[in-house]
Amino acid sequence: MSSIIRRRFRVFINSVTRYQKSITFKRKQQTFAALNSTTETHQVTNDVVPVFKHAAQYSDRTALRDLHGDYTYRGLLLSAKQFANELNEILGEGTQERVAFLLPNDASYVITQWACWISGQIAIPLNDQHPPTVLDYYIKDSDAKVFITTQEHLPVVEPLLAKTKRHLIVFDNVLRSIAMKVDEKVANNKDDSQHDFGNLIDAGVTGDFYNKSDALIIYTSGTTSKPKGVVLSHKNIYTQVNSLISAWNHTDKDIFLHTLPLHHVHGIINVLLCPLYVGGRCVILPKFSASGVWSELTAVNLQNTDRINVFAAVPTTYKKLIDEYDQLFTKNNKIKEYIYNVCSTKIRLMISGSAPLPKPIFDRWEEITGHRLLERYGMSEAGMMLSNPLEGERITGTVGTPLPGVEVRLTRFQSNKSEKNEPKVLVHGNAKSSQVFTSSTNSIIGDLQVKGDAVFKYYWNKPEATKESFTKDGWFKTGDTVMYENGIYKILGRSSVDIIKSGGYKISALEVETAILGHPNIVDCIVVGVDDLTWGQKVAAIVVLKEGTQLILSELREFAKKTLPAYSVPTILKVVNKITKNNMGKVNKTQIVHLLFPKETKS
Ligand code: MCA
Ligand code: AMP
Repeated sequence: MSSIIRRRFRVFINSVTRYQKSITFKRKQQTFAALNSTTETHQVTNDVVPVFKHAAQYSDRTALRDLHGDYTYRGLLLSAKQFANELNEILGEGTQERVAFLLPNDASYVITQWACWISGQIAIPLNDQHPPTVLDYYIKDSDAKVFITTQEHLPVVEPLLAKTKRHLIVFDNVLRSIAMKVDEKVANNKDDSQHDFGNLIDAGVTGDFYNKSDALIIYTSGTTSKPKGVVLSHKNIYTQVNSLISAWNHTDKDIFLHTLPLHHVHGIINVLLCPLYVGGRCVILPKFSASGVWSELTAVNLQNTDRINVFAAVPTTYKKLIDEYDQLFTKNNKIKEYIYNVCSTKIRLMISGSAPLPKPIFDRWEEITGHRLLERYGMSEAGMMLSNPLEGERITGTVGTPLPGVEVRLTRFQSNKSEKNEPKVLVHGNAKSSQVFTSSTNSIIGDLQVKGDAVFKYYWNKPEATKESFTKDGWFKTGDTVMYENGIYKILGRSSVDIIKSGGYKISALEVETAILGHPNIVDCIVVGVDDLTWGQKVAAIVVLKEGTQLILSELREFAKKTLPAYSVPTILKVVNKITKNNMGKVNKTQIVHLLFPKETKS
């Protein structure tokens, strides 16, 4: 047992007795939700209000806790405003230039994001799981004029920016201390008195700039070519956040635990911006670790006003937490009882999404914590679209109904697909109701399309891809096949086998194939997703080798890591003599998966 785990174990034992004396056992999470009900009403107006504009009103309340300490809303805003002045000097105010950043999951990220928006630029958050070639692609594709990072990433970033006109800024830690809570500033012996903060309420570009400008680019993989930059406007973000606040009843009392990467919508919108919009708090860990999350979920010495009460993650996270629990706690009934009691009574809401939540994970999590995970469905291009209810029955394997402000429809081609033949609309739904337009009384299966202010308008610099992804009448084609049954929606999977979801990350099989075909020993290959309870799918490479050569998984992984993000690197390697193709040169991947991986079926 590691010393951290031993320590935690002792803390649990000591606390169990005290805890059991004091607590009235409350199984139903609804009770807790009621206890937490808001005292302030969250205002939604037609004008887009960016997150930093809200911050001014929350003033000295704690907005964030990271590895370094606590930060107030006022502090974050002061700091971001100061940083925005620097960006204005380089780029001009409201010029909508792209500002890329590679920063840790802490206050430096939030300050930089807000600074981009106060300055009226487009933020592009990047991730350190991306190798230099991938970062280089993002920088060039977006034509980022400024790149912000920390000292630690300079050896990777500096060569990428050499001989370009792009500006490199190393995040200044003074900005962090400006944002910190006063007592922590004192503890760190920092003084912000030399900074002129001006009028906080005035932060940002004036006029109706935020009603019509862009805020964020998120890179996402598709079935063809390189990742595309999804451009989200301030209006998109505002709509998405408000939809979740209203559906899931987020309030200023909420304290979210953040363990997700911050270059995807799940981590940015659902878990960071939602609490910050509503005046709540976000406790942000530098990276997911099962022991770190268990410590936060069960924190024993914290007051209710300081302990986390909302947690959102991908199914892999919950599986990893279950594995840790099974390994450490399962033989000790007192600890098990303590964990169950504290999770079921102190935590208001636990959410899963980004990939299908397998029933065994849903069931085991309920056994351990008393929480029936709220599963929802979303996408980088549209934010969250469908969700199980906050109150009422959460049905495993389904994603509920449309979220507020989201309009969905299921369509299907009736005969052979041709240009003249428009798909028929089978179901049309919004948050209030769904209407069926077919005589079928059973389950209805179709391609999911979505509309609304939450939906992005375009892929960066890719007009063709943008055009193809929308119908003529303006619906975004999600590429997911969905079933509608008894008033609720269920995701059946991607329409394309070339999209793999692993650990919540979307991976293009074609991108991985292109990368590994560069290996000198590989003459042919296909990449497929193989079902796995922990990862959802694992990335498997099926390869044909050059005669007389060999290849083992570790060698392939080493090779692939040079050009692929860590999560896209294959974890399964199968060497075959031949990859069978039909007379069109196409491979039936589904058939090959069944043949080569017969046991790996989803539970
Ligand atoms: C990593 N490993 C893998 C995979 N990824 N093995 C198999 N399959 C994988 N996908 C290996 C690594 O190579 C490493 O091995 C070991 O597992 C640990 O990897 P690590 O990344 O450190 O794992 P972790 O820290 O435990 O992270 C698991 C995680 C993380 C917390 C589930 O993957 C994660 O945060 N995923 C969330 C992604 C996300 O936010 N998606 C949202 C996009 P070795 O040690 O040998 O190198 S979707 C979205 O935004 C839409 C809008 C939506 O609906 O939400
Ligand atoms: P991304 O493009 O990375 O934002 O991933 C979006 C995709 O994740 C969706 O198109 C779905 O295929 C998948 N997804 C998200 N949430 C769920 C869910 N709850 N169940 C099944 N698939 C999901």
